[in-house]
Amino acid sequence: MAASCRLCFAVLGLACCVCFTLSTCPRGQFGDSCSYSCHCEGGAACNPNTGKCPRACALQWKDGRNGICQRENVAFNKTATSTSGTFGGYNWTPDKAVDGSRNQDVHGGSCFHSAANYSSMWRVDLGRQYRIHHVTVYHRTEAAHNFLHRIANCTMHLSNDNSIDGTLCYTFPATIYNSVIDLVCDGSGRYLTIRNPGTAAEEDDTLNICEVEIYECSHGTYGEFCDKFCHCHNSSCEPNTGTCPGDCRPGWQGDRCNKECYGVHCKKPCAGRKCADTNSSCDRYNGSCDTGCLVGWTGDDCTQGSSKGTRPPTRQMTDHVVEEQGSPADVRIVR
Ligand SMILES: [Ca+2]
Repeated sequence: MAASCRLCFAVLGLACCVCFTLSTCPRGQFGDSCSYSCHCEGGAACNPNTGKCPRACALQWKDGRNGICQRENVAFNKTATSTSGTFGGYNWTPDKAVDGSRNQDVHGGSCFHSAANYSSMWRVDLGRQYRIHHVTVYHRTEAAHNFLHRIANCTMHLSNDNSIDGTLCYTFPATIYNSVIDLVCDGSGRYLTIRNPGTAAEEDDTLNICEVEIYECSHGTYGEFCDKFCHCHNSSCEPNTGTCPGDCRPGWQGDRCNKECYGVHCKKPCAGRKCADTNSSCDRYNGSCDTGCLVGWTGDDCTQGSSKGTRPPTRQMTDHVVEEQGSPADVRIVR
């Protein structure tokens, strides 16, 4: 259901209808039942219906697509370690790969650079187990050299045991072309490890990692960009497919709880209505459309065939009813 209601009223003596939208979500929240948080830069409010931020996302959140900041970097400022030491006594420690800076020049002081060490490794402790899918690695790259061969053939692992690398979830290609590497590491784990296979020359048996971002969709979102919304009752959905493990929230049905419905026991699909506006909201009780029916359809929910043409906008709105009393000052809102 929409997070805002569209109010319309007639102006006395004029054959027109004035409409405006009222947000019904508190600042910083949006969407169905206002159950989603915005995550915008500087705490800015997002669109109450779509969640789109007016500018950038907050520091540890990433814009999956269209300004929807629902991908959280769960590695940000977590504890990172390595058993491989650091190069040449510099302060290029493992924590620099989760410090939030994507600066890819190691001399900028925000990259991890291990000592030349057979099978170098880097590990981050996320603090608890996460269901992971998408990871972005920012590798060291500078004007004269990109050093990308140093992460070629390296492996990525997930584990719940800090003493082992754990399950392999990704192998870097033998040839790397881009210093920002978007990859899929699909699985669950508390510890994520990157390990050099130790097959290169000694000076290249190092890891030069400037930032590792590990993303998890926020509660109630799913998909590669975390911009799809599931509507499970008291639970999150499967992060890739959106499937709910149990019941749907009221007003939704289907395996993924992504089909809006209305009426007794929510038996009627909103998609089956013939609304004049294809983006119309769907009243949870009677399925009424915002601006009436398509030509040839009638009834509160625009599901009955008719030859009378478009019926006028229904008075029963999504959350409110506005009764026209002759002037804007007489607008009356009832529930
Ligand atoms: Ca960094």
